[in-house]
Amino acid sequence: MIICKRLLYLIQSDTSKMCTIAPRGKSSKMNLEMEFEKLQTSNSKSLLKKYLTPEIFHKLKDQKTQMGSTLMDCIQSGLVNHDSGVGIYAADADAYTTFADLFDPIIDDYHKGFSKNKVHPAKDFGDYKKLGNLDPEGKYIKSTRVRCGRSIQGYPFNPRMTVEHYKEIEDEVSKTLTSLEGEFKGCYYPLTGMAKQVQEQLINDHFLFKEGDRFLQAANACRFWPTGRGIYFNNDKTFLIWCNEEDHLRIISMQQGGDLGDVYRRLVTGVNEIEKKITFSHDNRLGFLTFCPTNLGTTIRASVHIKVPKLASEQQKLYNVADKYNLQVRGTTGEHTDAVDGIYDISNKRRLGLTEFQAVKEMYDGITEIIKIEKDL
Ligand code: ADP
Ligand code: CIR
Repeated sequence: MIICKRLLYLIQSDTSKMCTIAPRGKSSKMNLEMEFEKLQTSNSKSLLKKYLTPEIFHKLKDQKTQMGSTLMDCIQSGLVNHDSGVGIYAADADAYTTFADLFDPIIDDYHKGFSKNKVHPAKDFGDYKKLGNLDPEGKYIKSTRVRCGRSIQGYPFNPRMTVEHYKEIEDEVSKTLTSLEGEFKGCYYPLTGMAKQVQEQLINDHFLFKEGDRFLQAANACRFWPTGRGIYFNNDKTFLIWCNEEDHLRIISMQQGGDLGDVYRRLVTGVNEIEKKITFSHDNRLGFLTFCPTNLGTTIRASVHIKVPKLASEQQKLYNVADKYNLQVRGTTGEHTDAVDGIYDISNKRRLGLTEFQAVKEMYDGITEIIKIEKDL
């Protein structure tokens, strides 16, 4: 049944020149050529601006993927938000090939050396026992989280998804998850019908995605909200799955304190269980395919919420160490937010061109060094 509905998704409208951005009801028309001009003359620091040269623009502006996705579908977020770090999303799995002239240099830049001839290594979760507790005294790390993203094979990504796609994916995901057992046993909670207070509490506790991210809205990733969106979690709220937010699935393991080994063990075991039941989109060169090119490959973001007041008072030092160890520093409530009470979210930056274990190990090594520097200051 699901397969038949996926095949029906072949009728596409022509959106190559004009695009309707409809963040939950609003709508405005954008002209691709005009917005490209504006980006070109802006002082945007985005990777989109850096690599969308006039040559590439003219080569790609009329191209379409097999599912009908256009250049506009991919770059509208960066055209609206000149303060984007990246500014591009893949509207479907094929977009990485059809628009490779633009995606490849952006991917190479973000993942620090993944040139177009490179091939992502095979999945290798490695041995979680080699990762211990980063902060056994419990002085610096408030909590640890490792997440990965997955796309279900055969479906486009957000900008090209229909309301039926959202519902079908939610159906498949929620049914699959209710068969999980042991420490993974839990319930699926759709966003539709969830009490506002419950939703806010889950967001404040860092379990649930926020609403209204302007980068995702401009990418046309929030249409039909809250239809098809939801969260699954186990009793302890240490294993969670987001449905149809940025990616079809985000699989998350998290807990208080710095025991990265235990958090990673849970993630790997949970992902292996889910992969037995759902077929995910995977590419020989790019690994697991995600909506945002920053998440390709392993799709792993291993992070700690960490308080390092001495380093924080010399912020440049913190950013220098982060850079040296390929780490990304985010604010307390996620990307594009500020640090509250001196708590930073620090994670591995690279996810492509290295194994899952290596991605987590980059965070492990970097955080070990950050704690050492903090102690020595
Ligand atoms: P993602 O990690 O999925 O890319 P965000 O940066 O938006 O997306 O973070 C999602 C949520 O996860 C936010 O509420 C953020 O504060 C929370 N989070 C990230 N890392 C940690 C952590 N180590 N401990 C607790 N919460 C975390
Ligand atoms: C941006 O370009 O800033 C947003 N579209 C988010 C990019 C993804 N995050 C990242 O840099 N890791």
